[in-house]
Amino acid sequence: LERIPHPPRRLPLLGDVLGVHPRTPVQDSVAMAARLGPIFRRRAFGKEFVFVWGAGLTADLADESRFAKHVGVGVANLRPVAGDGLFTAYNHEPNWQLAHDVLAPGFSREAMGGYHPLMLDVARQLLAHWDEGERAGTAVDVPGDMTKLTLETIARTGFGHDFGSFERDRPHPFVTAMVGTLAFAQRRNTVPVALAPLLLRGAERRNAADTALLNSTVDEVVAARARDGGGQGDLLDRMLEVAHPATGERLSAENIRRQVITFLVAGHETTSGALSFALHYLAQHPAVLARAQEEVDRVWGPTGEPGYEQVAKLRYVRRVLDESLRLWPTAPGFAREAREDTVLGGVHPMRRGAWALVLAGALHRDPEAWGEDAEEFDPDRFAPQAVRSRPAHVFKPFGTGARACIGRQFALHEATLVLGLLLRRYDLLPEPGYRLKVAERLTLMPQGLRLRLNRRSAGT
Ligand code: MNH
Repeated sequence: LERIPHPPRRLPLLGDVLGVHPRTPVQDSVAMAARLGPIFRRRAFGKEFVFVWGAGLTADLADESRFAKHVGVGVANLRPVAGDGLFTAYNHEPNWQLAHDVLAPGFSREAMGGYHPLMLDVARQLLAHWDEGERAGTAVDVPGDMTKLTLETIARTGFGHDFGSFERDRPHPFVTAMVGTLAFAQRRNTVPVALAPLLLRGAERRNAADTALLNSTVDEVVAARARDGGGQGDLLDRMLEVAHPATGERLSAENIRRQVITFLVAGHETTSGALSFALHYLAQHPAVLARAQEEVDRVWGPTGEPGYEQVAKLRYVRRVLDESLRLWPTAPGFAREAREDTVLGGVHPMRRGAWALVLAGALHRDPEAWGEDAEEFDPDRFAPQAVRSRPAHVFKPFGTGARACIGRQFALHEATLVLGLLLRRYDLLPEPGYRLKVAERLTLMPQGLRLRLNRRSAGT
């Protein structure tokens, strides 16, 4: 440990206070990474974190035979809300394998094809809402509207539930409560353990109320399914009805509650951020916007609804998304722990259970992997030839290994579909003087991003 660099100034209680702001721990760490090298330590507020972002060390941590997911930092703070749901389950908890095996077929190609018409319905609601903004000549609230879209999408495709987000002026109370629990989970990392009871008393109370609201919302969704009967073949049906193919075991009622919260939260917040960053970059890069619009017009044609198979054909739009997730991985990192005593990268000894955080935002800007222009937005980095010429494990927005994102294809399909529809219909214009500012609440989100729209004559 002593060999791992850390920032110069250390104070007994607060740790490395220089360059630390409670609201931007991820961006501060990424800035620190460039100065401190591919592995570094930060002591903040009574806890020590080891960060890894070098391509070689990250590839080593991706070795599933020696390392596994570590449930710690932000993820562990969500345990009171998400319990042993898929995202927050410890590797040794039997409910992880059970739920993974029961729910994985809910993300097959076939299942995705079934979600496609519902995704289109929700996207049409967004278009209707943006048409109003376009006609009125007002700028649209990008993160706000993307969050409405992605919440409705996971709620309807997964659970047959409609939050009515587009009919509301203010976010649904479920969203407010969810944002509250995420922000609280992040804040708990930035408060010294000894002072937590004092500093967080009010916040603890609010968090308990938020958690209760999440629970009661979910219980109502499950009760509605019990009243109306299943047959949708969606995620909720799988949770309630499908037994494990080998053991015949089923998910318990309490575990289903945890899974529904997990999917409603994990299934929308990060996708909303990814869409928002992509729209920001499209508006800032007229040549990229024009090329993406040309692709949609050519591949989909100027009118008509895109079918399921037509979405993956938007190769350039997909590169725009990948490039946005490279610069701003909306799930900014993931933690890995040693399965047994081992030596990371042949240099750093790790005891069994010792862990490190992979800092995706820094990994994705490593000049050695991405070139000297790594800070620039350039979707052509994801052209097949360019991808082939890069080492493995340098692009990790969805984590790694057995505990990588189960919703990856879902998110990419949804986001590509929505971007295609928006690009076919509108020109995107930035608000003069907007400078990207990124808000952190475990996930990353552009703050205050608004865009002006012009209906294109060509597209519908
Ligand atoms: Mn998702 C795990 C990023 C969309 C459901 N997700 C992860 C992890 C990352 C991640 C990173 C691994 C975290 C870790 O190792 O601790 N997820 C994303 C991003 C997007 C995303 C960047 C969108 C863009 N995720 C989605 C969607 C769903 C979803 C959509 C559901 C429909 N994610 C999950 C679940 C897990 C997960 C569930 C936990 C999987 C497991 O551990 O078995």
